[in-house]
Amino acid sequence: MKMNRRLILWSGLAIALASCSTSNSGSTSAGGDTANAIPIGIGVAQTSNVALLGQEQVAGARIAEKYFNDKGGINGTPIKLVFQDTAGDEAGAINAFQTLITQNKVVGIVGPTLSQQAFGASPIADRAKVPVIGPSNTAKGIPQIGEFVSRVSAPVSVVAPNSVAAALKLNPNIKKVAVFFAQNDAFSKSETEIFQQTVKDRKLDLVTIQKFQTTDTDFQTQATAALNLKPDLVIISGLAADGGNLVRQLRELGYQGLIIGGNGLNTSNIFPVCKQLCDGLLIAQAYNPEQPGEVNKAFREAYVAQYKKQPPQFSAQAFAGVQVFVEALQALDKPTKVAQQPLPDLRVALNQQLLKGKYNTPLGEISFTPAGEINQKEFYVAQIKMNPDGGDGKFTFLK
Ligand code: 1QQ
Repeated sequence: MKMNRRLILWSGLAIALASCSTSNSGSTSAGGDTANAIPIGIGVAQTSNVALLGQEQVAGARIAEKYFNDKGGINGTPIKLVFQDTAGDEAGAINAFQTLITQNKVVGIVGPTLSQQAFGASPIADRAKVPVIGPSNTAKGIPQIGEFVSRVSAPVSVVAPNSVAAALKLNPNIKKVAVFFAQNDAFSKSETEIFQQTVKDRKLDLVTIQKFQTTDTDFQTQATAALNLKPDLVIISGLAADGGNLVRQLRELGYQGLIIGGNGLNTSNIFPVCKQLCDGLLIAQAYNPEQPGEVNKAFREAYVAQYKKQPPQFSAQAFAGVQVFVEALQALDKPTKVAQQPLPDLRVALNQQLLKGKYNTPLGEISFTPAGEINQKEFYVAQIKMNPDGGDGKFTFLK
């Protein structure tokens, strides 16, 4: 006998939700009447070294969940974020995505943390026709993974060159540039290409290209080789732990010029790694806590109240990812309550709807190209200012 498809799907969703509240595999946020809540998946790194970045995404997503539920959720129905830890590699991301899709029955996924993971996991969501919004995947080619893959994280091609411009403004005498990149990471390879092209476009002298692994802790060989060439700018594309260690070791070897860190170093979680020696590091930003919109004001206040510091880019982008799903669901819910739509149909409609909208997010007003690439207007550059004792510091935005 053929059962009513809608009934099966919806009861499947109800079971998934019921099991979420008791299971410890998919952690969900507390608060509110969540029995009928609409599940949105958050698949980011909560463990491993990549959690140095992913932890900030969890914070931003949770603030979004509370903010939008306080405003009535999806026209009266709350949302519920379902978190699955991707850890730091592709296998972890694939697992998390599969669980979110088949067990947690989410309407869409915000994740994963790294482009390296997105190239493994996002095709799975795409094949299952589940919309994925990349909250921090900035490598070339992410929206091209498939019809169901978009991102709220502007690509390296538009973000990274801003930091080179800022370095040249701070020191117009820069001539010789040393570039470092993590060769086992898709984002770092994509970002270094942009950095290297920018160096050439600016008619600077690219004196050396040094490679490392994101798992490396000792950079003496590469740092010494580069410093022997007397660069007056060093540019690093890697992740937080390796990147922070490389900054530290370059300084310990006596390098005094400017250092640009790429997006993988874009977190205050590098402060304990390079301490006082993080001081002066330049990093391009796709978010500015001073962004004047109303939503950013609410986001910033909630973040500052909880964490006693200005919100970082990865939190703002994760917030924006949740916001896109929420506002697209609100639009879909008007003609037919989303809770009454069969899940496969809802996922497809949600993907189509989210690509059509305009969103006033903490990142400013954003929208998408038909392929799922973000349209965003404003980018910034921040410089790290460490306290003299190196125990803490902050990102100072350059004018
Ligand atoms: C990517 C990135 C990461 C370094 C951000 C967390 O930009 O992997 O694309």
